[in-house]
Amino acid sequence: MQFSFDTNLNRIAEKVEANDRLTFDEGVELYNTQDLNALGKLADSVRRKKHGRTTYYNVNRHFNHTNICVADCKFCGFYRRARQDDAYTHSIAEGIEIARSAVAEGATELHIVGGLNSKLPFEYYTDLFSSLKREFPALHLKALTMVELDFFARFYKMSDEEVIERLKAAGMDSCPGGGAEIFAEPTRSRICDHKCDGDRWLELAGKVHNAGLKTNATMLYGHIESTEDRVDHFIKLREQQDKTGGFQCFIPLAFYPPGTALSSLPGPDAIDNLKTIAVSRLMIDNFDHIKAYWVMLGKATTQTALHFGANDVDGTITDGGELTHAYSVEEGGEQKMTRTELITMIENAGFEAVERDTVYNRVERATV
Ligand code: V47
Repeated sequence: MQFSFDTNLNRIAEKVEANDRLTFDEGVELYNTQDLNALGKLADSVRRKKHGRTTYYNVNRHFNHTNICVADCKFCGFYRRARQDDAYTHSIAEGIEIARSAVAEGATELHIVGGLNSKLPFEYYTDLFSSLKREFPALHLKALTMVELDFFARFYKMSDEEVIERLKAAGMDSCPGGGAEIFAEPTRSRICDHKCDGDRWLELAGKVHNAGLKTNATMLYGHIESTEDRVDHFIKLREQQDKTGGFQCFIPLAFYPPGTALSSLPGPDAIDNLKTIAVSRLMIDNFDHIKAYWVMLGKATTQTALHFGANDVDGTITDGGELTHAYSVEEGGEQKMTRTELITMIENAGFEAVERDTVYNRVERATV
């Protein structure tokens, strides 16, 4: 590939074509380019080499068991203190009813995350997972971030290995990618100083991988972080993946300011969203999947992101996800699409829609 507008990109393009790993400085250069089309074309070439025209989606539901949290993150509009009127914790019976309606709608995955709630015993989680598995053995439980696992180890005074093994034995099948935020200091401490640091997040991801479970990874961007912080984040994820290999998917999360302590910030624009998808595809060369999360990007940018390196759009997310509602950019906080709507969104962007389960096996259904 040859680019005449930003000729610096030609050197990077040669490396991408030769499957050579990009450096930190090259990551920053990619972000700084004004040639959005060239960046998109480069990222798309890698996406097409790995996945052709395939774009994955899944049928899932979010269950946020509690919004009570001790962490006080500046970017979060979801958490409440225990004494606030709208603080809640769902009972296990409520969790089962939410899962029941999800399964009835064809969900293959329940995405379970919540606040760091010091009022709950560890057995709440093991009972929740084992009860869900008893009722719905085929439903994949993608549950708990590295930040929650870190909190459990410290608060319930258990080793990391014991936390992971007990949750796995109860039914945890994999872990979502939340809580990664931005690894670089001092930025991380400025936005979330009450939760584990970046090294600890990565260490726990490695331990979950070593226990035989897959995890995802995210990056929260468009707040107070620098371009260098973002590229540092990509490189740290790439290094961890080299060591333990259990990351399936990277999901850049576009910061949504309303309702947060950082509400005066504008959040990222569409150009930044597309650049972040593309640069992550090029920098994190050992992750198979890059997800354009439609709830945060909006449907229009998600379709465009499929031409900028993304090959996954996540799911139907049939509501029940209070956290998702807190940052949905769609009108009225929309957080639900039918399978038909998702397929149409993907096909209208020029791709083949393929339903997957959480670990990227194809799902065949008799009817759409
Ligand atoms: O860790 C919180 C982010 C994450 C805001 O693994 C915000 O498949 C934007 O991790 N604006 C939770 N983002 C969501 C998450 C996720 C979502 C979808 C799929 C997967 C997966 C994981 O949401 C948090 C935080 O980084 N977040 N507040 C906000 N105001």
